[in-house]
This record gives sequence, structure tokens and C-alpha cells, in this order.
Amino acid sequence: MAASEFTYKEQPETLVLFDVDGTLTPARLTISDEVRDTLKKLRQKVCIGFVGGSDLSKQLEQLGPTVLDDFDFAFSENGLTAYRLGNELASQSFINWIGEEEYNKLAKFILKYLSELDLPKRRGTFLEFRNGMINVSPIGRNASTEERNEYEKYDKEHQIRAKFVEALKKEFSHLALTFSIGGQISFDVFPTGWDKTYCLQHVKGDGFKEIHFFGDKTFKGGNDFEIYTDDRTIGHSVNSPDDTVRILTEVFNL
Ligand code: M1P
Repeated sequence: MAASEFTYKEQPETLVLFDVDGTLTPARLTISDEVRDTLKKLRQKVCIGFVGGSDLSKQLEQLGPTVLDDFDFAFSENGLTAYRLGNELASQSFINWIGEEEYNKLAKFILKYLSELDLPKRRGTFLEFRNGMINVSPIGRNASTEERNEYEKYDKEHQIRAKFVEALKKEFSHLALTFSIGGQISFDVFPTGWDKTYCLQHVKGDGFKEIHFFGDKTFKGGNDFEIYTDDRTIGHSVNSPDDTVRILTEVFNL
């Protein structure tokens, strides 16, 4: 049975979850009025939530300052930071899981590897420490949109991130870590299983009969793959926010 807070909706037992970058917004940019209006209409019919790899501060920038009110569920860092109707839910942390000693070794290895890379440009924030993961960026998270696009091309050609991930996998094979290249300039590191399927445990108690997931990185190795292929979800693969709007309009008769 649907939770009482959702019974005003036409289909309170349906949840639709969205990836952020490439699905609701262009990579690292803001949501358009068209997507916002579509989500408003959709929310009258079903429950909606986002599940992003980034931390909440990025989603506040991209989806707007009222993001916690605009979605029934807000999942940052794959659900390691989680909100239901604006209230924060209990969660775990990466540092508690890995421990200071192993994290030190990991951070030292990463910083050394980064310092030895030949790159045309470097900006700032190469290692970002988050609640549920760390994020590693060879160019640095302060890169502008133009610098991001340049780096992405360079990375495709030189496989910087792919080689980095291979080196980390080799060095830290004793830890159950997953390395996920989800965006343009970085990769995420988190305990295996703490991918986007992690957020599904937060909606278990709400009695959903159907959970849809929309994402763009649904291919093997992409950070939407696990939740897109999970038995608990109906997956929709999209190639842009426009594509998301098109499919939503069709599937939910908006
Ligand atoms: O949401 C996808 C990814 O978005 C960002 O990636 P990048 O900065 O490389 O484009 C990051 O926040 C990353 O953690 C996240 O998985």
C-alpha cells in the first residue's frame, strides 16, 4: 500500500527516479524550464526522485535551491546522502567503511599518480572527499565548462582515467572498491555495492509497485548501469534531457 503522504497522486505506488547529468540537465549545467515543467506535471501523477553521483551542493546548483521540496526523494552520492519529503534519512560514510589507515594509503597513491601525469592543463580540487565516496579528477574540479569539454576529448584520446583506474584496481585489489567513470573529468571511488542501487533501500518502506529509472550512462561501466539493469527497476536509457521529456510524455501521458 502507498504511504499516506502520497495518496493525493494518481499513481501513488509508482516511483520515477532520474539520474541528473545528461538526463535532467546537460552535464554540470542547470535544469531547463521545459524539464522543470514536465517534472511538475509528473509529480501530480507519481512520486519522483533524483539519484545523482555528485554531492548535494552540485544538485542545488543544477536543479535549483528548492530541490528538496521539488522532489519526493533526493538522493545525492548514489543515496549515501538521502532525503524523503525534505527530511534527511540515516546513512553511512565512506571514511567509516574504509578506515583512516587504508584511506591514507589510497589518498597518497592517488596524489602521487596525479603528480606524475602529463596533462596540458591543471586546475584545482583533484581529490574531493565526500560522505559516501571520493571523487578524483586529473584536471581538477575547478575546471570551467570549456576546460571540461577540452579535457573530456583529451581523456578519450589518451585514456587517462581508464589507465588510472586500472592502476588503482591493481594496487588496492584487497579492498572491495568500485571505480566509476560517470562524468566528463573525474571518476568516483566507493565501496562495491554503493552504486545507484544503494538508494533503493531508502524507498523499500513506501510500498512502490513500479520503480522507473531514467539515465544516460546505462552501458556496462557507466554509473547508471547497475540501477538500470536491476530487477527492481524498469530502466529507460536516454541521450539528453529532451529525450527524457519525450519518453516521460509518452509513458505517463503528460
Ligand atoms: O553525476 C555524474 C558525475 O558527475 C560529476 O562528474 P564530472 O565532474 O566528471 O563530470 C561528478 O560529480 C561525479 O561524481 C558524478 O558521478
